[in-house]
Amino acid sequence: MAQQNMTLLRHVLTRKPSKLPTDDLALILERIEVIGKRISHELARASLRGELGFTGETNIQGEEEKKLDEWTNWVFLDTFERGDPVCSLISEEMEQAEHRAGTCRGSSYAVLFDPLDGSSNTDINGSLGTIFSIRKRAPNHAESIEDILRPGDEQVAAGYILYGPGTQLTFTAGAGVDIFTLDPMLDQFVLWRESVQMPRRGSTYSVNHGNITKFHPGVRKLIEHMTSRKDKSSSYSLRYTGAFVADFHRCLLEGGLFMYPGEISADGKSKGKLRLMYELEPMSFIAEQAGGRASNGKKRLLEVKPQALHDRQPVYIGSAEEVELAERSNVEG
Ligand code: AHM
Ligand code: MG
Repeated sequence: MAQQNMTLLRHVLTRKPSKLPTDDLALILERIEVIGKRISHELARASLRGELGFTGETNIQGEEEKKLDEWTNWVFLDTFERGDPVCSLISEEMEQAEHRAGTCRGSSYAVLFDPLDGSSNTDINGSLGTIFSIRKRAPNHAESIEDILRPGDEQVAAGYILYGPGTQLTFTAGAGVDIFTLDPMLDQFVLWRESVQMPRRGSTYSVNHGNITKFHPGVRKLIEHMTSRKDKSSSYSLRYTGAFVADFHRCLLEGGLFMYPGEISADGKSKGKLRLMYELEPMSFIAEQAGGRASNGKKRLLEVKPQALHDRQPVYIGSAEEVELAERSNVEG
């Protein structure tokens, strides 16, 4: 079959087995695909439609909310309005889970998402993303979310959409990582790369250097180690876009390290910025499925048990060699 004919849905329905039944995966990804198209089309003309800038409100993370944060969150709720087999929606932008009445059965799922990742890029036409994680709900869970507050190893599928010069959707359901490009002529996500493998070693690192004085000395040692080599072929270049999705996508395709270390506050406690359940766990699942690694500096992120929906963790993710190097450098003490 010619590659332009291998649409996302056809690929899901005809591919190898995944961690959830194919029909369920297809139904959920079909909705995510609609969301990706709606957001992609809207971002392309957001500047002309008065959709840039802030709402004037603060979200539950204590961050100033962008108009596009609010709108993209609404797109998820709207598209999953009749979301069967999805019964619970959990978002970076909402304090509590939202449940779909009547659809919570033994065979239902939760979708956890960051509707617009990298929101500081909205007003400068920079790269943006959407991240999603899919979990199976326990039977008879009602509105309790205890069954979801479990390590990321229990995800059944995860992915992200990158809105760059082109729009790409990357996902895994536990049988490798595949990437689809939105073909604007067909208005379809078409298979671009199948069973992607992340290079074992890369030549770039991503970090917000402006925060360097707040990081543990181990992080400073790691950065010095990566950047002090005289030989250009073994030294690292800095790449940081302000959008986790875009920086991770570079690691996935070309190798390298993305980190958002814990920041040490006045009381000596270290705190990560990125959220565990809908930012770090899905990306960690993808990284591992592609042969890479994801750590909080001390242990695999997929083994960390969340205490609450909006927990945060430090992150070191990307090529196996660089993540191991970060752990050996005692980046989190
Ligand atoms: P967001 O989901 O509110 O946009 O926050 C997450 C973003 C990541 O995409 C990015 O890596 C990081 O926050 C950038 O933060 P900073 O501006 O502190 O470097
Ligand atoms: Mg984000």
